Amino acid sequence: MPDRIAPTAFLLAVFAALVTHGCAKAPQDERAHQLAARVRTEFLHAWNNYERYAWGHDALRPLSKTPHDWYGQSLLMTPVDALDTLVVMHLDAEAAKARSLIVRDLSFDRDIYVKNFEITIRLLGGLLSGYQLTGDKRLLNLAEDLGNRLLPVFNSPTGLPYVYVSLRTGQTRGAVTNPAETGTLLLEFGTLSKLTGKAVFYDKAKRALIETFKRRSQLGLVGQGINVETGAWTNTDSHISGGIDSYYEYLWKCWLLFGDKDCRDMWEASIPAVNKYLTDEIGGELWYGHADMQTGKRTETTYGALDAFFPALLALSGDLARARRLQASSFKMWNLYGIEPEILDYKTIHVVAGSYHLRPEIVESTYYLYHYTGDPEYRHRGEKMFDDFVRYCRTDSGYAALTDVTSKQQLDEMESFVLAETFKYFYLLFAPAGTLEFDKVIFNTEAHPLRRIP
Ligand code: DMJ
Repeated sequence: MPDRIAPTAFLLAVFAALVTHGCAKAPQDERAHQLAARVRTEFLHAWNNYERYAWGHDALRPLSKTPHDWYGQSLLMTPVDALDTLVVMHLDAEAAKARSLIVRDLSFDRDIYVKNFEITIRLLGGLLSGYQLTGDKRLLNLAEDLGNRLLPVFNSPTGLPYVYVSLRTGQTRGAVTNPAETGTLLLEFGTLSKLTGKAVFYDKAKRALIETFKRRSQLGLVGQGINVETGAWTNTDSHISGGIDSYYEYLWKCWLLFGDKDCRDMWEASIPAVNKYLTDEIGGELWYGHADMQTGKRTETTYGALDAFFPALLALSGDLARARRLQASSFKMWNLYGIEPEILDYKTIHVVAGSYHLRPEIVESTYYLYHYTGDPEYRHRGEKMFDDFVRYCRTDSGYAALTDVTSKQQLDEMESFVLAETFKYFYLLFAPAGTLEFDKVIFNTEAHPLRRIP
């Protein structure tokens, strides 16, 4: 019977066709699909409560259900930080409403001193990715206005940025800063430069990165404190934690986003020293601690929630072996109390700082490692972390940080990065691969995806 197919073969053919056309999902895909939907629902819970209790303000305080503005007047931190997450999750009505609020109410003509680093990564980054995702030119106009108002920070004798700038007068303050604050600007200022055609943004931010790099020690390490007027180090403690972390991140990512070979060269001249002097092998586990930048001597055996971004960066730069091992240590840290502490002494396994600020870094690294390895274990770990995150941090009006991971006592704080980063990385970990084309974007340090500009 040449033109009849046997029933079993027919069924197999139907099944194969369904799989090929995506109509039948493998059980693990189905699970991931459910988890992505759950993350989206929980994100909406946080967003809806921001809308209900703090609309138009910088942030929601999730226990007192009150708004909070960083500088006494709002710069719309949460809506700007959350806009691209709303877009990525296809929450179209909410994204449209947030965008209307931003273009109607956001003004940078304000008599306030703002922190250049935070405003750059959250607002400049959020406006630029929002513009690239929606094509709304008004977001780019806001970004350009903000960029112009931030530029005076670079008017120091060294070109390293001051910490604070007055958005209205351009006066600056704060001469003692750190590599994260001097070196985490080029993705945003560089993108602004490409989009506006104004070289000044790229040049000033790149110089700040180079001036930081130039002051590395003979060992190749940077310290934790630097004076922008003298260029001298004020604190020689070296690590990958808060205050230095995203300086390394931007060396590599600026090479990827802009193809800037100077950035690649600076990364290549820096990362061997980080791997040589900051790593500890303890009972077969890999950890990164602290060392003096001049002598290389161990100063602290601490690692924490902020350090947990590093596996993502290792994976992105091709070092999957170290990335996997360090991520295993991060999971160990998380599982000690079912939520990671801010700082852990990895030698004694004692908590040094017990708070949990709903930070994204460990989730970010889980997402990168899943992307590069396809190992389902990373999704399993991500599911466990999301369960813990919901169990301990959900409130009836949003998500709350914890004062202490041992007692799980909640704190009246929900930073804008929870909506920009933590939920976004959880979602992307479970969402289908095409949700955001990983290879076409570079995430800034606040998880704002920036696209390459030809
Ligand atoms: C965010 O603002 C950024 O990820 C920054 O680089 C480090 N800290 C927070 C999140 O923990």
